[in-house]
Amino acid sequence: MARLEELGQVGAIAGGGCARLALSDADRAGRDLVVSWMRDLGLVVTVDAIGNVFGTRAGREDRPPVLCGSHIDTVATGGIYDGNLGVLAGLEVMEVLAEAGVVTRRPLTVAFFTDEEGARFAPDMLGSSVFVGGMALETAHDIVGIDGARLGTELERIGYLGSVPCPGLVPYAYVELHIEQGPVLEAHGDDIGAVTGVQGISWQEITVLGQSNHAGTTPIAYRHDAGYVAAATSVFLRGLARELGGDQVATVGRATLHPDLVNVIPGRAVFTVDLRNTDEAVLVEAEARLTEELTRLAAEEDVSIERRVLARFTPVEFDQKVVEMVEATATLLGHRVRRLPSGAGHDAQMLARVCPAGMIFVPSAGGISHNPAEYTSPEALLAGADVLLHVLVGLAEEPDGARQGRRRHGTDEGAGGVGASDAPDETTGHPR
Ligand code: HGY
Ligand code: MN
Ligand code: MN
Repeated sequence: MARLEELGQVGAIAGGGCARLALSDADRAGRDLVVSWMRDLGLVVTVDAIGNVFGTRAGREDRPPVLCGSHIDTVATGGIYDGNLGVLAGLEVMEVLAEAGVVTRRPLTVAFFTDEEGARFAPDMLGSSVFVGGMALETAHDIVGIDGARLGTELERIGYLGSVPCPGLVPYAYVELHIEQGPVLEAHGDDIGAVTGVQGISWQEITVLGQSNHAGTTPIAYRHDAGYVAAATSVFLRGLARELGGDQVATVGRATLHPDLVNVIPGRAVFTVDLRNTDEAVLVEAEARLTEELTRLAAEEDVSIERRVLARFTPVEFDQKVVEMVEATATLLGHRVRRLPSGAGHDAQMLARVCPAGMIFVPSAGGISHNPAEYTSPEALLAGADVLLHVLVGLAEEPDGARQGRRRHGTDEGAGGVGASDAPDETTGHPR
């Protein structure tokens, strides 16, 4: 709890939240603080070539570690729990085991992954994607952020361009504790979520090129109003989400007009669209309907439209045995547990490409997140950390052969991943 509060002070903003956009000075300060805690706990700290940081506690045997963690970068209006909880609970697990004099069979590693949010440098889950071979390192280093900065340059500037190669060693398994960031657990009075998977994500940046003109003298019929097209698209997307129903959501999160003046018809509009659904077929339909609408609006207003994919991930199912372990452990510890998919993206969806992965959710008060008002009660935080402790130890003590063969390195859909590489040797974790 003390670490959550202290980390929450790094990049603190009004309203009790924090702003630590990936690879910013605030992110560096947060990284330095968590690394100092890793070292205080006697963990072996390593940094890879995309800035992912790992703290490892040796096991009785030299085997691929059981990995836990999350992210400590935040959105610009973040709370103090999103991502941070999973990393700091991982530190707590290490501390509790040390105090209890327990050394697990497999090593335990806690990680924080670079740029999970994707808010400054898209796509999201960037560091974990590079870690599993879902995106080439060079591609990631050359990504330009919303502020024009180059990712690799920023990584070097903050001193976290590490030497450990990517893709990294394949863990035995991965478990991530995270706040739900939605209303489901609280609405049902449940304490723990046994997360079944993550919904599909489609991010794109849309640029509308019309014609600036005088707001007073230009009759409507003569306008090529980029701002109108952006606004009409946003209204269309709300109707589309309602029409498709189910888990379909749609968000226009960023929008800028040029020249952004009260008496000038915007000649240019740049905005983002975030579409998500647990059902890939419906997500594809939503993308197609958006394309149709943009084509119609471009003809109606006589403007041109350019589009850039920022992120595209298909829905992910977590490892059934890990989901069952979370569910059984929560029940054993006396908590009310519910299975549910994640509406938010998480690093676990990338780790799921290479090893058995799963997540533990704890409730978000009012379902609020990506907002300084984000809150989870101390009782819920404790319950989540306790379930994490027991699931991690259970995985670390599993006998050989308890898990089917692990997957090969995964590659991203549409983000130019690297080729798959052989699954590593079961005992050493090193490539064959
Ligand atoms: O966008 C997301 O779902 C996550 O917060 N990166
Ligand atoms: Mn998160
Ligand atoms: Mn987030």
